[in-house]
Amino acid sequence: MGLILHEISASPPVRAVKLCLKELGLEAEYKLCNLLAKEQLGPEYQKKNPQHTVPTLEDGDFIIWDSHAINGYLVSTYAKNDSLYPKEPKVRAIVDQRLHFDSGVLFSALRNIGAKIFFAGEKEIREEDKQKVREGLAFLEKFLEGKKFITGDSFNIADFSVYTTASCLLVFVPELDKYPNVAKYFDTCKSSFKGISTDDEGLQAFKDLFKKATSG
Ligand SMILES: N[C@@H](CCC(=O)N[C@@H](CS)C(=O)NCC(=O)O)C(=O)O
Repeated sequence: MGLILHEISASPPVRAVKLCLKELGLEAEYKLCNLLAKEQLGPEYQKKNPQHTVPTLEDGDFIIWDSHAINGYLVSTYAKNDSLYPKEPKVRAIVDQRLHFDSGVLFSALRNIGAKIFFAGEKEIREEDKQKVREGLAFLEKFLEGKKFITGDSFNIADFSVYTTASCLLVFVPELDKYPNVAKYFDTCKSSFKGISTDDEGLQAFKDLFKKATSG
């Protein structure tokens, strides 16, 4: 039985999983879960994922959600080597730290704004919410000092998460010129990830949603 990914293209965590699938050369059946139509709140979806988030992955009988957990699972199960999620404890600890930074700081700032703009009808981002984005990006700027990718010279699953979230944060707060390391990092990711063209479509879908939600 093949992999099934419940997804919507504009979602940054969905993009992170698609980048991982592409890098591993894995095929998956994509099943749209339209958040704007609240499809994630239906009983069938909640039976699979009571937290009702996308992405959710099905691998036969096994169901797992949260992009960070999904990508760790995919690499551990299907990769030919551990470069995307290194096994050496100290190296892995740093990758994990960046994954938690994405979840707890970057994505948290993004979800907070997304809830108000995409689902509560607010037309403008509040100043205090923009400030949270700037705080996250300032940390990222520091982490990237002297590094090509988020932990060093080669990329791993933390880059899939950080790149996809940060690229959307810069849509909410378009101040890339203030973060030169982040700007360089974006270029490096774009020229390195195998799945970047599909990923660009997801980012564009996010930009279109934001424009639609905040216009008029
Ligand atoms: N930490 C989760 C976050 C997932 C998440 O919050 N996804 C959003 C879309 S970007 C979602 O599904 N929102 C719908 C909901 O929470 O009901 C991950 O990395 O997968």
